[in-house]
This record gives sequence, C-alpha cells and structure tokens, in this order.
Amino acid sequence: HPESQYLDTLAYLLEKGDRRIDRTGVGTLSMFGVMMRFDLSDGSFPVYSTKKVFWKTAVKEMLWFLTGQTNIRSLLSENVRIWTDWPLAAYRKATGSDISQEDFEDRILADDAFAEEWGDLGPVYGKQWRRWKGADGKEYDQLAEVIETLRKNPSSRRMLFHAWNVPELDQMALHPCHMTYQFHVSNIGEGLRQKVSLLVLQRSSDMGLGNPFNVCQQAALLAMVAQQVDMTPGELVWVGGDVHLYLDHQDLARTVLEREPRPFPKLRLLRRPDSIDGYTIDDFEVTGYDPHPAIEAPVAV
Ligand code: DHF
Ligand code: TMP
Repeated sequence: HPESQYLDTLAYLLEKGDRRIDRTGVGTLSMFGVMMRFDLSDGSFPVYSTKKVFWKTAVKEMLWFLTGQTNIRSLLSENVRIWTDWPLAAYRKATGSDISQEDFEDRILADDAFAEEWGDLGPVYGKQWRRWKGADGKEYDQLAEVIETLRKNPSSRRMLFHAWNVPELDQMALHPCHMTYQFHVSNIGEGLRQKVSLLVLQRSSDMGLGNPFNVCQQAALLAMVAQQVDMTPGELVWVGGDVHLYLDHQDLARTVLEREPRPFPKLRLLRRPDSIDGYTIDDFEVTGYDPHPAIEAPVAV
C-alpha cells in the first residue's frame, strides 16, 4: 500500500529518530532525507487513511496559495483555522494581551484595519508563487510561467516555482517549508497522452500534522495543473529534508501504526475552469474515502 511509505517513516522515527531540540522548544525525533512517491495516474488521491485527514481544509489552503493572498482573513472566511496560531502568538507577544483564539479570529473577520495589521503572514507562499518581486521592481508570476512552459516546451528541465526568497525570509511568519515545486513531463512525442509529474522539496516536515495535509494538497495542485495543460497527472514525488515527529505526537504515531491502511480515495475535478485561478473547493469530488478516526494533536508554534 502506498501509505506504507508514511507509516514506515513514522515507525523509523519512533524507533531510530535522532532526538533533538527544535526551534519551537517541543523537541523532535528526526531523520534527514526521505522520498515518497505516489502514482496518481489512475485518479488516486493520496489522503492517508490511518487517521482522518481533513482534505478539504488542506485543498482550501492550496487554493488560498493560488490566489496569491497572505492574510489569514480569507482562510478564516472559509472556516480554515490552521494558520491562526502564528499571527495570534505575534499579537499576544506585541500587546501583552491574553485574547482567546476565537476572539482573535472573530476580530480578524470583523475589523478591516485589525486584519490588515495583525492577520498578515508576510510574503509567504502565495506572494512568492504569483507575485515574486524582483530586484528590477517587476512582479513575477512563477506559476503562470510554469503552466505556459508545460504547454509550449514540455521537455524543459526548468519548470519550477519556489518560495525561498532570501531577502524576504525575515518578514515571513514562518520560512517556507514546502519550498520548491518542480514539474516534469513524460510520453513526449510518443503519440500517447502526456503525463505531468510533480516533485516537491519540503525542507522541514512535521509528520504528525503537516505532512498528511501537504501530500494531499500537492496532489490536488498537480491535478489542477494537469487539467489546465491537458495532460494526465503522473506521480507526486515528495522529498523531505528534516523529517520529524514532535515528541508530543508519539502516541499519535503509535495509534496510526496499529491501524490497517485502506485504499486511497479517487479524485475527480468536476469542472474545467478557464485558468488555474478559477478553481473552488466544490470542483473537487473525492469518492471512496473511508478513514480511521481523526486524532487530535497539538501543533508546535
Ligand atoms: N507548524 C508545525 N509545527 N507543524 C505544522 O504542520 C505546521 N503547519 C502549518 C504551519 N505551521 C506548522 C500549516 N499547515 C494543521 C495542519 C496543517 C497546517 C497547520 C496546522 C493542523 O492543526 N491540523 C489538524 C487540525 C485540522 C483542522 O483544524 O481542520 C489535524 O488534525 O490535521
Ligand atoms: P521550522 O521553520 O523551524 O522548520 O518549523 C516549521 C514547522 O512546520 C516544522 O515542524 C515543519 C512544519 N510544517 C509542515 O510540516 N508543513 C507545512 O506546510 C508547514 C507550513 C509547516
């Protein structure tokens, strides 16, 4: 089962992971350099089954990246709360306030000026993907370039976008984790339908919380791009640098490892929008997802 790649990594981390202190102070079991491959060509959607993954939330986050926005307000208006902790921590630190997460989110939604001042994560993924600001003052839409190259010159080895904008790193709430997205086309000129694959380099990966989201949202991105360039999705190749399990996720990992993986669901896009900017969550039809129960776990801020 392709999910074994995830489970084997968790088992290795529990057993042999390098125990270390990390930026958050929580501590991790870590290993360096992991590759997982998921074949999507039969419509499989890699949403892990050994704990329930809120795939809609993960895909909504990807759609938010595609808009180029960086303020959590638009996520909150879609009921996505996964990014609140970072602006909330910054607000509490700067003001000494002990505002609850809920009150903070309500205020971001209700108060334009407050949202602008406290809801922005800085020039994170969406900004860099769609509006990378060059030294020449121009803005570069890296994603649009990739899509155009996929159409015009699919044998290119230069089809990638990335978020590691060195001079802007210190303005970001978090440095980019999934930092490079590289595309590759096979079956060129063989009279077969062309296949587009995606390799993601993730420099840092939280295997308990972040990775299940990342893998499925990256597969969703590949499905959208493939549809836009009239190709079949090929493989998602996921490469992790510092791959880790937070010390307070060890029970999560043990529970997941006791469970039998079930088949991945299938993904179908119900509509073909005119451009990569036209997708909404209602375009994603996922069938056959039958996961084990969700497992709550704290996120290290
Ligand atoms: N920091 C850390 N330490 N780990 C992360 O995975 C992480 N991810 C970020 C930002 N910073 C991070 C952005 N992505 C959750 C999932 C993804 C994510 C942030 C948080 C999360 O808490 N997932 C829970 C709840 C899902 C929900 O509320 O719908 C889960 O059980 O999957
Ligand atoms: P770091 O910047 O010190 O590496 O911390 C970032 C943490 O967030 C790290 O545990 C990896 C995790 N993470 C993911 O796993 N996936 C994501 O999409 C994001 C944004 C973060």
